Amino acid sequence: MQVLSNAKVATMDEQTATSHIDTIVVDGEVIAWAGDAADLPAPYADAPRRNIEGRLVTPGLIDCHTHIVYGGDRAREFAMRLEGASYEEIARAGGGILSSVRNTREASEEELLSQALPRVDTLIGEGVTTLEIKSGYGLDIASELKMLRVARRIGEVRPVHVVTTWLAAHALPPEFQNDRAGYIDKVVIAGMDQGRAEGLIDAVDGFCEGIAFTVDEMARIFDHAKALGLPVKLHAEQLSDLHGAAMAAGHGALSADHLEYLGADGIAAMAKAGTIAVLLPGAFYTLREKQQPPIHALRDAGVAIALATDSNPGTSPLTSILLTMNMGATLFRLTPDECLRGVTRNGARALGLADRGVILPGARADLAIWDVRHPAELSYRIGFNPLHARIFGGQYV
Ligand code: DI6
Ligand code: FE
Repeated sequence: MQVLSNAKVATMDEQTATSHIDTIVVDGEVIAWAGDAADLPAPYADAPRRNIEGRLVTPGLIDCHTHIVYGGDRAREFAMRLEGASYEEIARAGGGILSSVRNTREASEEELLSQALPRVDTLIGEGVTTLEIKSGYGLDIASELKMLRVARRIGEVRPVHVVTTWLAAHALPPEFQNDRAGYIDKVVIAGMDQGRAEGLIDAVDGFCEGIAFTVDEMARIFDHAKALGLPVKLHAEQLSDLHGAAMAAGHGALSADHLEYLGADGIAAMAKAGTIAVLLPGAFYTLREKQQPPIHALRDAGVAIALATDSNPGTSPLTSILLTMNMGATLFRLTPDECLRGVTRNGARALGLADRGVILPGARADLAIWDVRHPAELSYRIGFNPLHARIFGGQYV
């Protein structure tokens, strides 16, 4: 047990946000108590203390949307886009996701792990304690499951909690170009059964877009996920409005992600279902997208907003959760409090995790200690990491 004293605590909880909280009691892997030192319960009076010296303490940060496991890179396509090719043109010419598929299929588990760890370490170095990792660059059962095994190993070899997502419905592989239904049956659904049986899948996702899967195809995949008891989420309305978010919310989705082209039907359905809006400014920035997500309408409808890196080799080669927060503010005009809530409490909700993202009794003792005096500094600075220390499961790491 340890008493963290003389801290400036941002609980990220609505009820306690304005309370004076300068003391946190950590007992094992959980938070036992948080409040004003003057109110410290007697049983904790003699526990070992650590003076936080007035630093800001937040919940450990949560990156709720990444494709951080993949083979190779897409720097050449980056150059092609700078010479005028569009993301969709490159994808339709067999590049884009399929380029990463070739590299990922060829790579061993060890190679994928060694390529992903430097990216994961960068996020951990910025205070991330929970990380979502998707499949989606294998597009055959063996390769998709290989990706999720690597994701699980990342959580074993690093002090970070990994949540995995089945994203076989990311793109149609070359061998199924003329057999969409066959791919969905023989790979997306059959592989979901196998991955679920092996304990490799925590949620199911899909790319609902003109260059990927239709709303009806995703609805069928989600029906199967629900039959397996798996929660769902969706890449929706990124490049056009196919009304994917409305379908996902109708399936009780944890989140709908991207949302640049989200319309009133999707917003209403998300508000009704409690589906989290996960905004991905790294992809918006990289693609130089002009269409902004409907931030004001989401706020007015009471849809909770999360932020994530969408770390992937094509549209968001980004491994900074702090820069993601700055982009959320600068590009999407989110307030600093919305940005911090987006990578703590709302990031946890986008993953269906109720035991983290806030500093409250019973929550996981995942904390980030910052050399700043005000939370706004975390989304204000560009390319500066003020992390002082990270506590994961009650341990300084
Ligand atoms: N939308 C995206 O921006 C990423 N996946 C998706 O569904 C792109 C992934 C890539 O280009 O490799
Ligand atoms: Fe993504």
